[in-house]
Amino acid sequence: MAKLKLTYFDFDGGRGEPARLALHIGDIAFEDQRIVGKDWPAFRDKTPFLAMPTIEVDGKVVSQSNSINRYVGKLTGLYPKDDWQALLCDEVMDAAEDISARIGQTIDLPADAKRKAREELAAGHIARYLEQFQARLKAAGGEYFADRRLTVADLKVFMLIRWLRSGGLDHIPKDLVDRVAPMLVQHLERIASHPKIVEYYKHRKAA
Ligand SMILES: N[C@@H](CCC(=O)N[C@@H](CS)C(=O)NCC(=O)O)C(=O)O
Repeated sequence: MAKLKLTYFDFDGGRGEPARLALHIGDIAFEDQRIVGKDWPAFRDKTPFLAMPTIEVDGKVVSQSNSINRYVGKLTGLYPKDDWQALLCDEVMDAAEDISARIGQTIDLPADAKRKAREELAAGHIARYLEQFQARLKAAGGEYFADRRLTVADLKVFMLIRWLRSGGLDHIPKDLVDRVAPMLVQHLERIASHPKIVEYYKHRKAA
């Protein structure tokens, strides 16, 4: 087995968290390197594309969250072997990434511009994507996004929905998901109650 080091910011969420969860669920040992905010400017230039997460595999560093998710998904059995199911899994992960990127572009805007951009996003792209995620979930059987079982797509959407409902995003109503796509709330609860995920966060809280 390759020696793995996953590097991301020091919080339990975001683009790096699905891979952390997948590796934990699959019982695959890895170094969980967490970069604190003050160290980021100096560390940034050490990453291939000036961003995290990255994964180091036997000393070689690779980036891009969904590429990492696919890789660890294959290592842990959380990525479909069937090409069609893999396509469904990828579509959902990349769509979730679209929304994270659009929200990311608003973070450093001045207050008024941020409000306008976020309100437009909430009513526009985010609402539309939530409806489509729900439709995809329904079409895939209602419980998981692909392969009728847990895959990295579920972990990616889990993180996004938890973020949208957290109340931590100014001008994006925290009940938006519940109103627009209630099945995604049930999905979040399903994933959050996976025994390995419960165990993971219990351990993180105690750490
Ligand atoms: N396309 C990249 C985007 C990575 C990205 O933007 N990461 C953010 C953290 S979630 C980051 O490193 N931000 C710090 C910065 O850009 O200075 C991916 O999916 O991994």
